[in-house]
Amino acid sequence: MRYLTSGESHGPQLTTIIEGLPAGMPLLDSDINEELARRQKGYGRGRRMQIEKDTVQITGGIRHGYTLGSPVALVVENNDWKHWTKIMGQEPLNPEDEAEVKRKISRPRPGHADLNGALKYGHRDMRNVLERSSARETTVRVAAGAVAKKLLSELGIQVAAHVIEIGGVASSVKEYSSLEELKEITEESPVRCLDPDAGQKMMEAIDTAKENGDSIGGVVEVIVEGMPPGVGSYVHYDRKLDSKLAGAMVSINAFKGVEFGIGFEAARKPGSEVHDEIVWDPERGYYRKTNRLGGFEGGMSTGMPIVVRGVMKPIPTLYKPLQSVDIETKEPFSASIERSDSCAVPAAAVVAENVIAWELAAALVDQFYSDRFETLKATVEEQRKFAREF
Ligand code: EPS
Repeated sequence: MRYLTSGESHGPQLTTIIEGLPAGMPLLDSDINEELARRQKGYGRGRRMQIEKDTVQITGGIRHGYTLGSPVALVVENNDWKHWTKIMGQEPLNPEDEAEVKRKISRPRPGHADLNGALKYGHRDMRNVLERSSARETTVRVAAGAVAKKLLSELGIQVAAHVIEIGGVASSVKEYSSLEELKEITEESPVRCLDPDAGQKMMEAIDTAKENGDSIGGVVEVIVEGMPPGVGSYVHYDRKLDSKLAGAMVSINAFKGVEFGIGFEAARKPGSEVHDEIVWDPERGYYRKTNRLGGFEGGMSTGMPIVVRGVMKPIPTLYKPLQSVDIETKEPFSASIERSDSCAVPAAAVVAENVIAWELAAALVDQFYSDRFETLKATVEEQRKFAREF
């Protein structure tokens, strides 16, 4: 399975086309809209989220609530487009609009794609870069992920995410009785945190950052339950499933690092405190007494919960300026005021959940391929039974 996305932050719409879904999978626009709404929430977002109300139009690949096997096309309109029709218009510029519209962005923001993107494509107006490098694009990545989540949930696989750290404030609640409980609690938290006290302090840290014209980052954790064992590969470097999840996580705007299970702690512990002992019982089949490796051994799922964390740096669009260079004058400057989020970690948790769901669904479709969804479902169930009895 694969998908492409298209669209600029202040252009008319965002689009994704998904190829490779089996036919006969149930899918409603409400499955996607629910995820889009979750992504828009979160303490620390800027004014843009008050303008948008992201809803999907399914424009291909679905009939009467089921996939047809043909590409699924999804469109989300940008409400803000109406304020940008001249600046972001597709038609050549009218001479009378030139003065108003041709104001070039020539001041790259440190930490953003502005300068590198300009050097790559030769854009002297860096709007041509920032419009596409904007995290607005994650809207349709979430739309594609929502389709993947639907596929996973039909196969009995649940995905959830929560925020475990913002601006140096860490959640101290590590336990939850079920993924359902985790979802219920974090859905009610403005920062998607399981720990209400830490959540409060996270909001205070966001307020302080905002007052200072600054931004803060954090850490999100995605948990997946129900993956059958043996998905991925130990024989092909490019089919290792953990590497695909790592790549997906770092592909989210502003994400800089990934950990599985105990993560970087593994470097500081002996092997006897890192590896998970293997046991078997007739109900569960093979499982691990602990899950320090976060659901992966040898590039394949173990059948234990997948636990993957991603670290998001603070957003680089700051009210408090950092030094940079104007590419027209080559003069240093340090004043840049843009509308921005002071923290997007809670929204990024939803993005992480959905991009991880995509990779898992794609790996399952790849490994247990069937043109028909019913057969895919039966094959995945057969793999679970096979593994239990092996
Ligand atoms: C973003 C800048 C802001 C955010 C945007 C990401 O947009 P604007 O430039 O319109 O103020 O609101 O995020 C979204 C629009 C979104 O849907 O998440 C950036 O520069 O990355």
